Amino acid sequence: TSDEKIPEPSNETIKDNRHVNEGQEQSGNHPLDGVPTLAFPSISTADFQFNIEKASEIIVETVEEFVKKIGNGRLVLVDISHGSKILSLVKSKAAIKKIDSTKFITFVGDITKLRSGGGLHCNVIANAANWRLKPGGGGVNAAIYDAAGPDLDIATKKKAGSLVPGNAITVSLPSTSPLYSKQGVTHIIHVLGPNMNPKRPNCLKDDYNIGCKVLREAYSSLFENFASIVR
Ligand code: AR6
Repeated sequence: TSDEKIPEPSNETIKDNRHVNEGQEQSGNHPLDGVPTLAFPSISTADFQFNIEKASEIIVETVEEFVKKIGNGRLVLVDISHGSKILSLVKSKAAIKKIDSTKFITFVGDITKLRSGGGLHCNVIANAANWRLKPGGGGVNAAIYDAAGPDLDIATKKKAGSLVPGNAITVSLPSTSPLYSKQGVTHIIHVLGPNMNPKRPNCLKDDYNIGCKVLREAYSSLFENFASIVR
């Protein structure tokens, strides 16, 4: 299963991440504290095998557009992996475009442990979901359902039974969920990105005309959902 590709962060990893994140995670008085913040993973670029270079372009463009519009809200692109190619690509492209770093940052860490493990409070987190909105399966989906407990599946099923590629839905987490009580996460936004993996449903078979369009729609829909929570 794809569980194997995600190592549990050891204490050592967390220490290392502090270095990578350049003190952005100082516990207690992080610059993002108190500001509505969306943490999101790179949609489709691991299990769904979407090209990382193309994805980084789309992330930076959709972030740039959204950041101009939001008043009070920030975005954090998160990846658990230390040598994350997608994070470094996005980081350098965002710097070239001079995207406001008080509104957008990249962060190395487990998206389900941002407050306890990284001192970064994100009240909303995005999930790279599957079309049936099923728990488990691996990747960030498995990690989020695991951390949230059964509350997330119950709340999700009340909202929708499936998701179309390029779409996102918001689910409020009950305060009984450990992700709420331990990490301060009040909402999960499920996003379904384009799939390029022949072993997964609705594979686009390397059609990047459609793939790029769908990934763009996925991020626009994600950021719109976040804006609706903030408003
Ligand atoms: N914290 C932060 N980032 C993570 C974590 C984590 N705990 N786990 C993975 N990532 P993926 P996809 C990063 O495969 O490509 C699932 O089985 C990872 O390094 O989760 O959209 C679903 O059920 C990568 O950068 O999502 C779907 O079937 C990013 O999250 C399918 O995978 C997305 O990787 C979706 O595939």
